Amino acid sequence: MIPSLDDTICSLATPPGVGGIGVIRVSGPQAFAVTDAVTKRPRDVSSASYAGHTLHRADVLAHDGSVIDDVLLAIFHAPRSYTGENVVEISAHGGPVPLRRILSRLLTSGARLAQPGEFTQRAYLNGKMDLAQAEAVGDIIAARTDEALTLARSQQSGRLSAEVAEIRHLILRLMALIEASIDFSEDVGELDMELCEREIREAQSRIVRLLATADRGILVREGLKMVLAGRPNVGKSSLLNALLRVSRAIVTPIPGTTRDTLEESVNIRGIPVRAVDTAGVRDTDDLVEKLGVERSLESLRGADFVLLVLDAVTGETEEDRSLRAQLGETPHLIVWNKCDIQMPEDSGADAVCVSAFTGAGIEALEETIAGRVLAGGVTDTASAGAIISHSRHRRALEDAQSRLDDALVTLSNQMPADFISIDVRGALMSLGEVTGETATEDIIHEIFSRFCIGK
Ligand SMILES: Nc1nc2c(ncn2[C@@H]2O[C@H](COP(=O)(O)OP(=O)(O)O)[C@@H](O)[C@H]2O)c(=O)[nH]1
Ligand SMILES: [Mg+2]
Repeated sequence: MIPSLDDTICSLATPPGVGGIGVIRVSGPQAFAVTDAVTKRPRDVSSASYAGHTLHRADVLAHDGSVIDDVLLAIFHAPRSYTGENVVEISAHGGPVPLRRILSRLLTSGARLAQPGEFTQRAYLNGKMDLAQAEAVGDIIAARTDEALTLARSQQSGRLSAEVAEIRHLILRLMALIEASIDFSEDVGELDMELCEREIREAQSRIVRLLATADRGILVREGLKMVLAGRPNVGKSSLLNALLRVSRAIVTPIPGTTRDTLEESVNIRGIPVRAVDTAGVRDTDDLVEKLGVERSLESLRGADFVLLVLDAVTGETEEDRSLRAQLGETPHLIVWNKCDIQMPEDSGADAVCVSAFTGAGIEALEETIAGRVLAGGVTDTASAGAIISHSRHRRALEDAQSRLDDALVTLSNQMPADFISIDVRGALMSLGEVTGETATEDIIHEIFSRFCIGK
């Protein structure tokens, strides 16, 4: 259920813990009254009388009148605030104790604790932003590469929303045409089938253009899980360190050193990659190593992409071949390591030769990985056009597309205009899910519950 907009909500907006300052946000009809109830301001002026977008000193008082902390109040009057409501942002000293005490004072003075994402949800419900823009707020915070940030900013600025709005507009015009032919057939005559088909195809070609951006957009936003697999001692941990450009995983000449899986974020050509170093897969009697091997096989199953690391010095062994067979359909790349000592006798097609030791071939490896995971769908996310970066948006557009396909079939079967109208209306509904015009409460709840508290 969507929580009531009548409540005044508050929560810590900065991460819990220690910082120079910590910010508590208060939003809702009673934001100023609640703030006044817990603070002492110079000359006892009500915070509601401060001009919007100004800062004011105040003391937050405990029940007994003692000062908890001296703070700055940032004042925002509805509708000129993040949520579109009256908002006070209290900047306090960034320690857990003052922040907890200020928050608990606000909670006993008429505000309730905000739910995850509730501030942004209110911004959406109050028309400050549409659903795609609200999702982009979460993306900006979660961005782990520059490219992911650029993408999120573009969506937040409304670029995707504008493109979807234009497509909806096209379809609305078509709807009007169809409805008129149903309601006023004596005046406007029969439905112009050719015009109808042209309009549908125009809308479809724009949806196709948007969908073409989805592979890269979703990848850049969500990132991917890449597992480094191979026998012990082929250099998996060294390769992870080379990709990270720092020494993170423990490397030793002793086979079986890595006993647990280790996950690190690496940036590969703008794609946030969660790289998982695994215990080498081999038959072993050591219990701990055995568990590590099991875990490796398990993480292989959850991998979006696998680097199968082979040792160029020893060449491909029986164990390597059996591991490769286990990968099955999982997209993978053969990486010959230790090429500083010796090049592989027969590297095979599509393999990459590197030295984790000297760094040779690492950039080419990154290039190959990026090319592979983007297979064909390479669109530059920094380009000016709208880009799809959420699977939810892709699904909605695909639904719209198939409803328009239905409309074309209905049209070619010379069915009555009512039937075409149903298909076209379905497409309109699907498109509206992207920006929120037709999003259900469930969709909205699902989106905002994934936000953190305070956003
Ligand atoms: N010469 C050379 N030695 C390497 C290279 N990569 C790893 N090694 C060595 O191979 C051994 C095993 O490396 P490690 O990364 O622990 O392998 P893992 O068991 O697959 O994780 C260590 O002694 C590394 O120094 C490489 O590219 N060239
Ligand atoms: Mg290792």
